[in-house]
Amino acid sequence: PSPIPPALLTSFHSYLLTPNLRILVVIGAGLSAASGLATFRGAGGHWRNFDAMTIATPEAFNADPGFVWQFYQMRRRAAFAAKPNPAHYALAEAAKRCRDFLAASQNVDGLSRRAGHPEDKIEYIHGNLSTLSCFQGMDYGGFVESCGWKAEDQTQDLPIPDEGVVPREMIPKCPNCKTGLQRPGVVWFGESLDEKVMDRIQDWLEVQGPSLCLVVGTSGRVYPAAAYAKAVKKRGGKVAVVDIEDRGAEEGADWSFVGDAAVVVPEILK
Ligand code: BJW
Ligand code: ZN
Repeated sequence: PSPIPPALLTSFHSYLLTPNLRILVVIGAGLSAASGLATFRGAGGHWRNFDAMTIATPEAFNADPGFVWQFYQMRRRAAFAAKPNPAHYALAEAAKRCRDFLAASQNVDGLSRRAGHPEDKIEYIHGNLSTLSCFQGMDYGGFVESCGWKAEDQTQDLPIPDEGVVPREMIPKCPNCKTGLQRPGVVWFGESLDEKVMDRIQDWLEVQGPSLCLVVGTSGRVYPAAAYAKAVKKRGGKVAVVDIEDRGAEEGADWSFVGDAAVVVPEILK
């Protein structure tokens, strides 16, 4: 039986029929929860008693790159072994059907890509676990800009042990500049998001016309993604939230669908 109140579903479906409706989907870790990947906040959001939030920073990587790599090594293995769930597929299908559709995914697990989500209809605003990039470290003026090296790697396990202290010398060097360290190609706190990606989303937000912001499985704590629903609302668009918690009021949502994204998303986008 559907967990969604029929009247709520009917009113949402009739809005979906609005001619020339533009859709922005904001994706968070809750989308991949049913694929067995841990979310950041709440139960399972901790690793070796450390809050993921204290590990996902350039300062943490600079201080102890081996420790931070052990965390990402585990995350990479889990993500590569996981499978997309029905919600990833439903969003990928909706993206193909709807002309003006854009997803802003905070997830770095690659599951939307593997579900066949069209590449031109999604931006991975926090990067990807499958990407490696260059980390130059710090000098007196702060973080040194990297040489720009980036590579895709879905196979490699780093040559570091899963437990215990890992000396800096064991971290593979950047093959381009030969001085930087290889780091996961994700966006940490305090780092800027890709400018082209930000511009594209900003441009999307500024176009006129009927719009829907569909917020799926994100706690709305991390910016800039946390601001998108309000930006859509401010310009007269509507907001729908799918979350295992009732987060609708917080987002000023017109529709709040409470339940597992893997069940609810396919149902509301049918
Ligand atoms: C389910 C479910 C199920 C569970 N079904 N639902 C403006 C105001 C204040 C601060 C800032 C601001 N602008 C920038 C900042 C600073 C900072 C920030 O936001 N700080 C806040 C914490 C206050 N932002 C940044 O630094 C960003 N950079 C930036 O803006 O650059 C310019 C700038 C810099 C400095 C100052 C000002 C401007 C970068 C943010 C990068 C975040 N990176 C991380 C780590 C990525 C790598 C990795 O994966 O390790 O991204 S942090 C982490 O949080 C990860 C996630 O993508 C992100 C969001 O988490 P998400 O997806 O919401 O997960 P949860 O766990 O929080 O929520 C899960 C939800 O699912 C919950 O609601 C559950 O109920 C639900 N759920 N099971 C449906 N089955
Ligand atoms: Zn380099």
